[in-house]
Amino acid sequence: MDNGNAKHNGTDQVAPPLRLLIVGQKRTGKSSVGNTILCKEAFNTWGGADSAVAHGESEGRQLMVVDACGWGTNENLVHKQEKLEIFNALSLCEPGPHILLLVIPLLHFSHSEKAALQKRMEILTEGVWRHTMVVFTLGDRLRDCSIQDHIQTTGKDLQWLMEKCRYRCHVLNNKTPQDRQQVSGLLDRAEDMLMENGGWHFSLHMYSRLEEEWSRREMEMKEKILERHDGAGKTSRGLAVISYRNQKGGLRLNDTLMKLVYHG
Ligand SMILES: Nc1nc2c(ncn2[C@@H]2O[C@H](COP(=O)(O)OP(=O)(O)OP(=O)(O)O)[C@@H](O)[C@H]2O)c(=O)[nH]1
Ligand SMILES: [Mg+2]
Repeated sequence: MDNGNAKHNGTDQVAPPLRLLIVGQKRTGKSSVGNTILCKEAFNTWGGADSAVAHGESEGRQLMVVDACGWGTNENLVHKQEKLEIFNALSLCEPGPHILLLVIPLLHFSHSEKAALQKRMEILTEGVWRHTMVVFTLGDRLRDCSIQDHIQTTGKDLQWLMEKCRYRCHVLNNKTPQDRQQVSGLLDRAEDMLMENGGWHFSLHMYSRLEEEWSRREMEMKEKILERHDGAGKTSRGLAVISYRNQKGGLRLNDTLMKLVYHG
């Protein structure tokens, strides 16, 4: 598997491009983000377009950018078509995106927007958050306030999102694409993330296997605890471990388990 390291490898060979997948709700500025990064009109901004891919060089980096079709606002249901669109966008950046840029406009972030976003990201497994950076659009609205102030004052739903992304975020003003500093800042951040992830790109297949493996282990552990409980009356310590896990929810992607899946 290509570990996707987009940096130069010390030989004359050209390094593979950094693959960026832009996702988010409809009309949030996704295509504009792609255009600002690539410094050209690669994606149309009239709205309603299908997912599209564009290549280019920006700030000394070779890039492959996929602009995913935007998702809807329904917080309870992800339509089948929407799911297919997400898979289609993923397939456009085979073998997988290095970084997902999750586009959020610098406006109020409501609880229903959070719920709708969570439902779509769940399709990509918990592991997707390791590869996700928030890109705030409408950077021209920020004016006297810092992004930290905005996050602090916008409320707990945005804070939840920031925690999911480990506070990795970047602000873009798509009305000033000539400001290349904002783009090089974003690409630096993306490359740092890639390094933190050991050069690995996001793979839905790999993380799905990881989740299956984790559920299987959890079931096994529960069964063992129940067996012991039936046999010996009380195992309050073991049961406490399970309830702690359930409270925390989600996956613990520890390195041992990842190795097991990569090489297993
Ligand atoms: N002022 C301002 N407007 C922006 C910014 N980014 C995007 N817009 C505007 O927001 C509108 C939507 O932008 P798009 O890039 O088409 O958004 P999208 O998410 O690709 O939209 P869909 O493909 O329809 O889901 C356009 O009119 C853009 O000009 C920004 O940073 N500042
Ligand atoms: Mg668009």
